Amino acid sequence: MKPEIIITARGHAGTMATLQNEFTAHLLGDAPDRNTFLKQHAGTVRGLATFGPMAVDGKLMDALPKLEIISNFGVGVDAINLDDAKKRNIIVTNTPDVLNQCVADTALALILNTVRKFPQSEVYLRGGNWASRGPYPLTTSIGGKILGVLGLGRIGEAIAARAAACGMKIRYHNRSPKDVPYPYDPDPATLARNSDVLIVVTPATAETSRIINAKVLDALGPDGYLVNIARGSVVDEPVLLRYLQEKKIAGAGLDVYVDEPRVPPEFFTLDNAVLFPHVGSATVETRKAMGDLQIENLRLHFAGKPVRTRVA
Ligand code: 8YV
Repeated sequence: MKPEIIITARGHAGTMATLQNEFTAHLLGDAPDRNTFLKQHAGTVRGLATFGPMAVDGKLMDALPKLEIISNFGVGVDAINLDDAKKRNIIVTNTPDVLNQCVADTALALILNTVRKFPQSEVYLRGGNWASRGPYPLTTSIGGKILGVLGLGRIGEAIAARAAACGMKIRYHNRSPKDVPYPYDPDPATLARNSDVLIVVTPATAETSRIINAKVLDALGPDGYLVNIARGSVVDEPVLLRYLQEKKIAGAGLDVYVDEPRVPPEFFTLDNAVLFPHVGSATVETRKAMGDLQIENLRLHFAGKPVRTRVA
């Protein structure tokens, strides 16, 4: 008998196909009535394969009393209530490490595009302005500038290595200092004050909710740039929008937003914002690796073996 699982939403096609082949899989995202669906499978489902932002909390866990494991597609598990899982002895896994380099590439692209305004310069060219109005205005170099990394974890370190290779100086803030060759700042505002570009790479938790607020943006100042590659919830988005409109910071590069895929349209007309549609890990190779790890965690668990990447 194949173990029974629920897939929360339609995700990476290759991974979906393997999940539906290796397990008896039921797709919650397509269920016309959620409660009827959960009642139907309550007695038999032992695993949850989670994709995207759908909340996974104690209420859902209690609706599946046989649930043993929640295997997330993604390193960020902010949609899953880890405390509720712990209380119910439900294992939670994610997909770290396989996406570090890919997300770090995206972060470097956002830093370069935000500071050098490459997307804006391309729009300028495509609009026929180069011939009619002359060269695109000069921007500023990233070499020699200070990159402040808020959340120097595995992805943060990959970003720091890339930025250092581009001649940037690195500083960071974490909950506690770590053994790295970069100066440590005691809080986000101090890091912002000491940085030209502040990049956010923290998990989204209650502690990091709106950690980028007016105080931090004031410290970053009118010549400073913000880049967010973490989650929309770590930035006070309405405040950021206002600071960009009032040019109280020099610019921002965003890959994540509070209410994805809905992005406040006010951002669209800003000349000092670069907007990516959450493509941090969006390559064929990386998404396959993430799916393979999500599946491997389920396989190992149902084989009675320790999972590869446990979060809780
Ligand atoms: C995922 C991400 O693509 O890993 C994460 O936490 O944000 C992305 O890599 C996203 O979670 C898709 O579900």
